[in-house]
Amino acid sequence: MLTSDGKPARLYACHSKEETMQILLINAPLQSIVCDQGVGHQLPLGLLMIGGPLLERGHTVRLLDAACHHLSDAEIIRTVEAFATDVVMIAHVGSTSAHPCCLRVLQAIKALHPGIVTVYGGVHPTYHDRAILMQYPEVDMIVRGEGEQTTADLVDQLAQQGLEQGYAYDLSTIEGLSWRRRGEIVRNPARQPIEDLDRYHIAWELIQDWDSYQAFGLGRAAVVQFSRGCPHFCTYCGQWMFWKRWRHRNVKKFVDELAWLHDRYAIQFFWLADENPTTLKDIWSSVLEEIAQRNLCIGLCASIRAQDIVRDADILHVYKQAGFLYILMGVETVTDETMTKIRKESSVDDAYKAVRLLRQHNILSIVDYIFGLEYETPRTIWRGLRGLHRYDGDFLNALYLTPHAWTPMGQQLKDAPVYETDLWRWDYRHQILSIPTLSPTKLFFAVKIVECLYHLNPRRLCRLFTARDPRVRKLLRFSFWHITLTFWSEIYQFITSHRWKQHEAKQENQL
Ligand code: B12
Ligand code: SF4
Repeated sequence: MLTSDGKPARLYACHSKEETMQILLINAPLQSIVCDQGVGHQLPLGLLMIGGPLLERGHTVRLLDAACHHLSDAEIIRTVEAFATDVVMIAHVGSTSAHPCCLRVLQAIKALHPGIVTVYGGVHPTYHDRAILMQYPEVDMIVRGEGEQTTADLVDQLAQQGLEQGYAYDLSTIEGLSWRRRGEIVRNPARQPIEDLDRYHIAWELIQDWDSYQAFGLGRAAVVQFSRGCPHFCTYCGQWMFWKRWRHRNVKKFVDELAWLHDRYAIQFFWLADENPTTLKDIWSSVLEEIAQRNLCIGLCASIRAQDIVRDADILHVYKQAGFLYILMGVETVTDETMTKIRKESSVDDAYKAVRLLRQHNILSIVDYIFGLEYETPRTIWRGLRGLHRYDGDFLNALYLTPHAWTPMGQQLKDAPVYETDLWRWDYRHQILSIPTLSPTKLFFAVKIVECLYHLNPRRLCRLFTARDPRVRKLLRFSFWHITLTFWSEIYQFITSHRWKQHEAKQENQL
């Protein structure tokens, strides 16, 4: 039903108390080369995790994946209207880089429908809640940290108090929420980490088209999470702080869920969203054994520390039996000195051994390397390439130091000159800090040359044809092709945006 000005009636209707709400979860329309040309789009697990408790409490929930479907703001607004939305909740995995587009979408929604309550969550708003609420009236509330309980309590409160009260509602009892009380910003006390991670339903049913989420040419993929948190304290990372402490799900319930997803939705590949699933060897080996015993025939991929791979040398065959195809290792550097400086609590030797152990078990390794941990010069870049060749991981994931303000490294570098102020490029794939020793163009092409020489190394090219396991061979070829696409897309993006920047600078100078 439409009102006289053509808007759905529900959008403007005052809610009586105790009503259920219409909640639209929006995965923000961030366009990224990594997903479009590289690994493919993956489902927004964080939104499914907050959707579950909302559904359980009887609210009507819908997921709009604007990133995966490349939706324009106008298309998003059309869905907001057609769904007669009461509350919009927005986020994106690439939280900092998606921040500008989250704000843009919320602004567009508020401009047309000021009565819709807007809730923002995820890593970036968790740490910048006060600044965001002060600056952007289109954001009504920010959920800090884990969202399951906070969002459910919030929506229940809104339903009970009635939306017609506007900013007069009282949300002071909801832990983990930042909001405005008559214009004043209120930060409710933080919420304690969730004790029982199996307590909340994950809203898998909100996925309408599973075929949109695929990985490595192996069919449908799902992101799943066994544990939260990390017991390490790397200085450039904020994830150990975000989840506060390491916790894990019940092993059997977790594997039941994998099996159910495999049977119900034909999911072939699972990404583990865990920071550190291997924290306790006995727990981790029971997860692997449980999956292996069920003979699910699935593919698995996770981020695992090199040190833990070396520790688990005696159970790596169970990794393989469970379905591990890929392991991402955040090695970050090629010197022990830098490892100590960034509190990596690992060593160059661990990384070297881990790659070889994985290869013995036919598991592919992707090695992360961060440029900018020291002032890069042609010499440090050359040393990096040599060190990376020595590690000999199957693929290289070249990253740039990204000093998020909430990390120890971000604090340490808070006065360092920032080259890239546009937050959408704060995604680890763009240079952020100025480096006095190399211009941005030189650094960019030096990194591209490293990527190129690394992946075109004859030893690695040979493996594309000689890998024994046919699934691994397929994966190698798929990854190689998509790395090539990403490589050229990033060069194209750099050249076009660089020209644009120069053009803008020229115009400013002329004014
Ligand atoms: C798996 C993963 C990927 C996968 C799959 C992504 C996907 N679509 O799921 C791939 C490899 C594709 C990927 C890519 C990227 N990723 Co990633 N990724 C992860 C990882 C390991 C898990 C994500 C996840 O599902 N977590 C589990 C869920 C449950 O956690 P959550 O999303 O934080 O959600 C909880 C709360 O934040 C909150 N919440 C979340 N959303 C919302 C929304 C609302 C409204 C509310 C109220 C609450 C709320 O409640 C949730 C439940 O408690 C995380 C690290 C981590 N463990 O979180 C990095 C991480 C999220 N990725 C990160 C980044 C930067 C990226 C990239 C930008 C990297 C790149 N160079 O391109 C891209 C962007 C991808 C894109 N365009 O979609 C960073 C983000 C940091 C930041 N400040 O922005 C992280 C934190 C890694 C890190 N150590 O820094 N990623
Ligand atoms: S980088 Fe990895 S190991 Fe280090 S604190 Fe972050 S999640 Fe933990």
